Amino acid sequence: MRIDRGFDALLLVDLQHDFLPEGALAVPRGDEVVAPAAALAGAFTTVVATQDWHPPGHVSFASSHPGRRPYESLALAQGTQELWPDHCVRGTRGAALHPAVPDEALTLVLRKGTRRDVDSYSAFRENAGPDGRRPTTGLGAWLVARGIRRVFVCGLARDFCVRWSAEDAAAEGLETCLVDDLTRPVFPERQRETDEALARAGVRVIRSADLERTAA
Ligand code: VGL
Ligand code: ZN
Repeated sequence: MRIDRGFDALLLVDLQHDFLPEGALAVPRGDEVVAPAAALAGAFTTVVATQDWHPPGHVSFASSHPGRRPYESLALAQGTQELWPDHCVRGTRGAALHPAVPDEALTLVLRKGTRRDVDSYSAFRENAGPDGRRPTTGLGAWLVARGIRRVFVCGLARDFCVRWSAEDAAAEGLETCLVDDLTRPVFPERQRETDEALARAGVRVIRSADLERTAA
């Protein structure tokens, strides 16, 4: 596949310290994708990096729910919430983008999960909204306004923020490719569930070796 600088965008999902093996919400082998995902940025003109960016006491933190433990699920009025260790608290080192991510190549840095009472796995929509609809972040309209028709999604974690972002990108009408070798999941043992959801959403799963770069 040939990367088209006009129509294609790269989405770098949550390449933050807290999702790396030493981090608060460690994604196994997450460190392996940082450099190759970051290296792709130069091949695109539109590059969006997302940053999980939670206030202290965020609804997704097990510590916000007495008696609950990380990696459990909790039924809330707005739907099921997975509970996590405190992670990506805004302004902390764990929430910073990995220094290998080339700041000068980023067209947009989108912070998400910024409201205390709602989580946001996807770059496109929050997880839940008051009327049962999921409020948009505006990213879909922003991409379309720039003439983008296709997005390539990579980063962390494959089964949460990458999956939800890819599903929502496809729902926005964008041709969506998940760059499989540039993602890692929190729960590798649940890969089938993720792959089935991606297929249902019409997301193409590709490999970085399939990408042909064009000159700037
Ligand atoms: C993520 C769990 C909680 C992710 C973010 O980036 O996939 N997962 N917050
Ligand atoms: Zn989070």
